[in-house]
Amino acid sequence: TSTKIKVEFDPSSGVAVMRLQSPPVNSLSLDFLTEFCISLEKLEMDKSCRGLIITSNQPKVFSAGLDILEMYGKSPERCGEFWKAVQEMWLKLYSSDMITIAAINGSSPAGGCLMALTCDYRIMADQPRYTIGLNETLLGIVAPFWFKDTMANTVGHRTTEMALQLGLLYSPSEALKVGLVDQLVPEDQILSTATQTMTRWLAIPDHARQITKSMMRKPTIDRLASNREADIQNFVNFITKDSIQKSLRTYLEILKKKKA
Ligand code: CO8
Repeated sequence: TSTKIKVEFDPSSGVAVMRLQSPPVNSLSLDFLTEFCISLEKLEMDKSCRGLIITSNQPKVFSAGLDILEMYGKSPERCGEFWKAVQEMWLKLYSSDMITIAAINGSSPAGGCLMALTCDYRIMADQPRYTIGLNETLLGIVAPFWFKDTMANTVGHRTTEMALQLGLLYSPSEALKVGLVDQLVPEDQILSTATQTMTRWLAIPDHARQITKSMMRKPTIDRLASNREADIQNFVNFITKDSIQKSLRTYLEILKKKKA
């Protein structure tokens, strides 16, 4: 059974709540991603499960994104294995037949933002200290094309172009303004709001909604699905470069220093 992800399924409503609980900050390690995909697959196969709410059990953070330690000082083979798991998470979530709602109860940089962006609807806690966005360039790395596509599909080309270059991390109110999230609520209302929102989506016949979702997302999904190997190679070549490893080390040092 999973330790990093807690799933509660309510058969009477057909809705599952997935709580990310990988201390301290729900970073997406290979182990985490593997557990995540297994949990998701189980729900996906259960036809009585129609909706999924994803939230965090860690304070102040939804997910810190990809585990930087999985990209630092690791062998090319291991990096490749890691990247395949990142791809898998995105492919599964973005193409899910379930109604997916992100209840973003904390900061959500980079891979955390990606995870939220794959959902059908995003509710964020109205806490000005939380931030969300694709901040890859701040680490000296580049958001892959499918991160970029997912963002552009949500907020449009111009907003994405600027946000990705600057590595913008938005406050909740800024995120709402550009459409990166759909709704802000006080943190203590985030799950009840997600449940209410889910009711509205559940009222739509599944087959019609699923075909519509697929129609909107399939071209984006196919672009990665038909190029997975090349995308892995590209990642491994990039991330194992000395200059990139140096950028990651600098960023890790900044993260540590910020604390002291
Ligand atoms: N990976 C690994 N460790 C992390 C990460 C992470 N993403 N984020 C935080 N940590 C560690 C910290 O170093 C710290 O460790 P320690 O306790 O040993 O000092 C611990 O987690 C707690 O972190 P904080 O003290 O910073 O916790 P706060 O609650 O103050 O802040 C934040 C939480 C806001 C999440 C903050 O930690 C933060 O900003 N983290 C960095 C987030 C980030 O920039 N992630 C980007 C990851 S890259 C990515 O997801 C996509 C990459 C695409 C690859 C493309 C290449 C081609």
